[in-house]
Amino acid sequence: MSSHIKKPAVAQKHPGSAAPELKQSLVEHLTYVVGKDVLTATDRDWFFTAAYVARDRLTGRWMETMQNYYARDAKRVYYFSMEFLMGRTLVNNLLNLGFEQEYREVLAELGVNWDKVRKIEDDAGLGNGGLGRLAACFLDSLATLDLPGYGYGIRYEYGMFRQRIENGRQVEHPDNWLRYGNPWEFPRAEVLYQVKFHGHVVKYSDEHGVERSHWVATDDVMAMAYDTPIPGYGTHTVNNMRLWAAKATRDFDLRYFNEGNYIKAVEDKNESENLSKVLYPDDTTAMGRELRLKQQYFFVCASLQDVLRRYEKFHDDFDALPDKVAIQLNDTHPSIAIAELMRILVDVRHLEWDKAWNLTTRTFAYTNHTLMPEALESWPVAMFENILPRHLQIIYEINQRFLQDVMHRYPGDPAMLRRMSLIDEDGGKSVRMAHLAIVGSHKVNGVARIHTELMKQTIFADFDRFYPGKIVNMTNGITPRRWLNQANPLLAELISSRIGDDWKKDLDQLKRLIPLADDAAFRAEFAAVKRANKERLARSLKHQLGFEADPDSLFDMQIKRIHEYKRQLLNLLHVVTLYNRIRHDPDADHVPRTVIFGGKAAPGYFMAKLTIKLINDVADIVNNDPHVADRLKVVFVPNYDVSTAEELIPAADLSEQISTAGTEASGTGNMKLAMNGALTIGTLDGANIEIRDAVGEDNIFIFGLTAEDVTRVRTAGYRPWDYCQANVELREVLDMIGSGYFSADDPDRFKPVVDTLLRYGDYFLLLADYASYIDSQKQVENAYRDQGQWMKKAILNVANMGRFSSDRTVMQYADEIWDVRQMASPE
Ligand code: 26V
Repeated sequence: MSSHIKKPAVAQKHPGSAAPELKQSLVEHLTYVVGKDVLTATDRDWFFTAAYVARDRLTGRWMETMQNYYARDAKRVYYFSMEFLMGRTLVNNLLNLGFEQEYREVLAELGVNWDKVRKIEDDAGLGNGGLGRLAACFLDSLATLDLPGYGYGIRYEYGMFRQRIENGRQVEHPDNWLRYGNPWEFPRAEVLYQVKFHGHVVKYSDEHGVERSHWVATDDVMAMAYDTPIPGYGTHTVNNMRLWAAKATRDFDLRYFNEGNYIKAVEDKNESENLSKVLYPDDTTAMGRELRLKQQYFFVCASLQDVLRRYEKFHDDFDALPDKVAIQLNDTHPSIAIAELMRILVDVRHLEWDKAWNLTTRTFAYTNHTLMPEALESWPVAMFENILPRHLQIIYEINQRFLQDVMHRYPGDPAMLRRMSLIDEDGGKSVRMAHLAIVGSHKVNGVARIHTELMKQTIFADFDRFYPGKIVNMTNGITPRRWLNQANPLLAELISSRIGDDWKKDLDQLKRLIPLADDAAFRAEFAAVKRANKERLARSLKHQLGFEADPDSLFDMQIKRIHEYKRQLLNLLHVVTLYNRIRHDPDADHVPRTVIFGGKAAPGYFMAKLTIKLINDVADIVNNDPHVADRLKVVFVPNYDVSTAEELIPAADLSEQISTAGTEASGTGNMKLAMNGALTIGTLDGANIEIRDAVGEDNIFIFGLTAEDVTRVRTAGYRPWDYCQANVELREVLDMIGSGYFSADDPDRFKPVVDTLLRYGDYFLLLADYASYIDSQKQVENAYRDQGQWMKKAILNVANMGRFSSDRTVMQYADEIWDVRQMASPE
C-alpha cells in the first residue's frame, strides 16, 4: 500500500542504477553474513540481510561525519538520557537514506514479503513513554539538521516490559529484545571505562599544601560502549548514539584464581553486570532504589569520561570546555553528572573550585518533564553516601556556596534557604536532584508554554526569582519523518502530490495545504486516505484480537501510559454514558463509535492496572450487548509501543488529550495524532494549548477547567459529591461501575475506582470536568455527521502542525541553549 511513495532527493541522484548492485549485495550478505541461501532463508534471515546491507551504506557517511566534526573541532551537544525509545530502525534508516523503494522492489523480485520482513524487527523499547520517545525524535532531528549531536544512554538488556492482557488484566513479560542480536549496534570492546562505587574519601595535602580528596577502596564496574549510527533524512550526516553496557572488571577474573571460590567469584561478576540489565518501568513515582541511582551514575560517569577524552584530543586545558561541549540533561536522571564533572575537575585535575564551577555550569542545561511532585527525584542521604560518598561531599559544598549567595540576596529568610536547599531536611534527609540540576546548569527548560509558566510559578518559583532568565521554554516536537512520512505513507504521498516533498525537512510547508481544505476533490482524497488507514487498522485488530471494528464508525483513541492524571477513567465515564444513552433510547440516531485504548501501567501502580481491567470489563459488556448493535465498541490494544503507535495513529479520527489542566507537561501523542488528521478533544493543558492556537479553535474540541480554575476549585474546597448529585447520568454511571454491572463475577472489583472519586476527593477532578466533557463529545458527534466539514477540520489540523516538528524544537535548543551550529559534512 505504500508502493507509490516518492524517493527523496538523495536517491534520485542515480536513478535506477543501484538496483542490480543492491540485489547482488543482498544475496551476498544472505550467503556470507547470515549463512543462508534464497531457498532456505526465513523472514528473519531476510530482515538481518536487509539490515546489514543498509548498515553498510550508513557506515561510510557515519565515519565521514565523525571525521568532519573532528577535523573542525566542532562544538558538540551531548544528549544525556536514561531512555531512548527508538522503536524499529530498518524502514526509518532506509527512508532517511532514500533507499526504501529500491529495497522493496529488489526484495519483491527475490520473492520476499517486505511487510512481514520489516515487522520481524523487535522495537528498541529503551524507554517508558514521552521522555524517551522525545529523545529519539531529537536524535532524528539533530542528524537531519546536520547538527553535531550525540546520544548517550544505557544499553538495557531488557527494555520496557511487554504487556499481555490475560483475563482483562495486564501481565508483564520480559522484553528480551536482543535475543536474536541487534544488527544496528557496533560493540566497541576497546571503548571501556571504569566506574567506581562505594568506598570512602581520603583527605590529603598535595605538594602545594592544598587539601585534596581522593575516593578510594571502591567497588568497580566497567562500562563498554555500543554505538548505533543515526542517519539524518536526506543528508549525508550520520550521528552516533552511544549506549553503555556493564561488564565486570578484570578483578573478578583474578579472584577466581586467588580465592579458590570460583562459583562465588562468577556470581559476583554476574551481579556487577546486572547494572544495565533492565529499564525501570515506573515513571510515576521516584523510588529511592539503589540500583536506579547506580544506573544513573554508571552511564553518566562513562559518558563524561568519553566526552572529556574527545575534548582533550584538541585541548590541553579546560578553559574552552563550554565552547566545545554542551550537555543536555534529559530530566534529573543524569543530573549526578554535575557533581561528577566537579569531582573530575577538582579532585582529579586539580582545578580551583570556582573555576571548575564556572566551567560546569556553562556546560550543562537541564530539561524538566514533569511537575508531579512524586516523580521528582530525591535520594536518601544515607544511601547516597554509601554509593557515592565523594559526590555527596561535593553536593554539600555546592549547596553551602549556593545558600551563601541566597543568604546574601535574601538576608534573614531561613524559610527561603530551607526551600531552595539541595538537601531536603524534612524527615529523613534527602538530596533534591532537581535543585542540583538547576543550580548546576546555565539554562533550565520546560517542554510547553504552560508547563514552563507553571514551573516558574510553582515548583521552581524561588529559583526563577533568584536566577531571572535561566528558566526558558522549549515546546516539544516530533519527527515528521517517522510520525507522518513513515507511519502514514498514503497521507505523505497525497501531501507530496500537491505541495511536493520539501515538507519532510521543512514542516511549515504544510501551510500550503490550507487552501486545499476547501477543495472538494482534495477533501475526498484525504477522506479516502483516512478510510484506507482505518481499514488497515480494522484488519489488524481482527487478525490480532478477533475484534471487529467498523471503519465507518468514529475511531476515538486514547493511547498513552495509564496514569490517573491522564484520566483514562474520564474517557470510560463517557463510554458508559454513551452506552446508557443507547440502551435508554435505542432508536435514536447515535453516531457509531469505536473507542480504542492503548497503554501500559507501571507494574506496581494498583489504580492504573485496575483501570485496564475496567476498560476490558466494560468492553466485554458493551461489545456483546445486542441493544447496542455495534453502535458503540470498546477495545484495548495490548502492548502499546512505538510500532503499535505507528499503526494506530494514522487511523484515528479523534485524539483524546484529557489530562487535568496543569498536569501534562506537554504531551507529544497529541502532536502525532493531529499531524495525521485526527481532531483533538482536550483540556487546556500542555501543548494542547499551543495546538489550539495553531489549528484554530474551530478545529479542536476544548473542554473543562483551566489550570487556574483547577487551583481555584481545589483551594476553595472541591466537593465531588455535589457534581454527582447534580448529574443523573453521572450518578447512573458511577452506580453501575461501583455495584458490579461490569463485574458480575466480582461485584466489588471496581469499588476502589468509585471510592477514589467520591470518598477520597477525586484529586484529578474527573467529576468537575464530566459535564463539560460529555457536552464536548456531543459536539464531536455533531461535527462528525458532516463528513465534508470534518475533513476540512482534519486537513486544517495537518496543515497547521508545522510548528510541532522536532526540527523546530531542536533548532531552538541549538540557538538558545547549546550554541551549536549546523555543519553538513562534505559528500
Ligand atoms: C520519571 C521517572 C521517575 C523516577 C523513576 C523513573 C522515571 C522514569 C521516567 C520518568 C519520566 C516521567 C516524565 C515524563 O515522561 N514526562 C513526559 O515527558 C514528555 C516529553 O517532554 C511530555 O510530553 C509529557 O507530557 C511528560 O509527561
